Amino acid sequence: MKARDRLRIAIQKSGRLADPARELLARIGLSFRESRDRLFCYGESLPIDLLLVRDDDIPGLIAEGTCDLGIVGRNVLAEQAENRRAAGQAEAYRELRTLGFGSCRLSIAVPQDDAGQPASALAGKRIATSYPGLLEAWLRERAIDAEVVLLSGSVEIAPRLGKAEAICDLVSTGGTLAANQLVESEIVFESEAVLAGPPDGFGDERAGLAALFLRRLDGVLRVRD
Ligand code: PRT
Ligand code: ZN
Repeated sequence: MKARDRLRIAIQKSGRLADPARELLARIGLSFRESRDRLFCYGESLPIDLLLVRDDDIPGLIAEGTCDLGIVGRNVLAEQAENRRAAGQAEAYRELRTLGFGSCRLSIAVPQDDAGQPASALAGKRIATSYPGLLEAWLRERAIDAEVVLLSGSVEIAPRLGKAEAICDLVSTGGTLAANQLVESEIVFESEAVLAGPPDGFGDERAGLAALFLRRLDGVLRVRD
């Protein structure tokens, strides 16, 4: 790849992680000039630029080298890593730091009438999710033979629509589950926002910049603890 002397960080354009990610970068001392389309922000205080994207695109942008670092939910990173593994692809990114915001869990939830049953009772059932990789790995580890139904959104209404007997979705307060008369039964994966980067370091000037960025980040994270 062509040597680059600026570091590029991908963050969510809008959504739950967008504001906390921008605040964290500001606290590290980074300032940016936004482009008119608001997709690219040019780093003014340091040669570190931002790309504002959908969170799902961040692991792929790091894998292909378009971005050097990314702030993304561990759930998104791990789901895509699982899918890459299943497809026989090499590891393409790694979690470098946990950032202390965006915490949630990927949980299985069942209708209230089925609450209190053991995980083995999921056998033979359909579980709707947007996280098939993480759910299948969890089921495999426990030798539970359930059918995974892939839904891209509104997973919580799948049982009422007769599409599944259980769901596996992100939970933070639990309000969405309660509103849909569902009860959390198993935690599949614990998540929070993380800084992701390539599995190996950088071969050019970005190595020094990445080290500087991590040093400043660690300082900010330490103060927060
Ligand atoms: O547009 P883009 O693709 O970038 O955004 P998105 O809609 O895919 O993501 P977004 O902004 O909703 O979430 C980004 C990240 O925030 C997720 O990948 C998680 O790492 C983290 N996060 C933390 C959450 C939640 N908490 C969360 N509660 N992501 C989603 N939820 C949803 C959940 O799916 C469910 O619908 O909130 C609902 C449940 O919340 P409670 O509080 O009712 O339990
Ligand atoms: Zn998304």
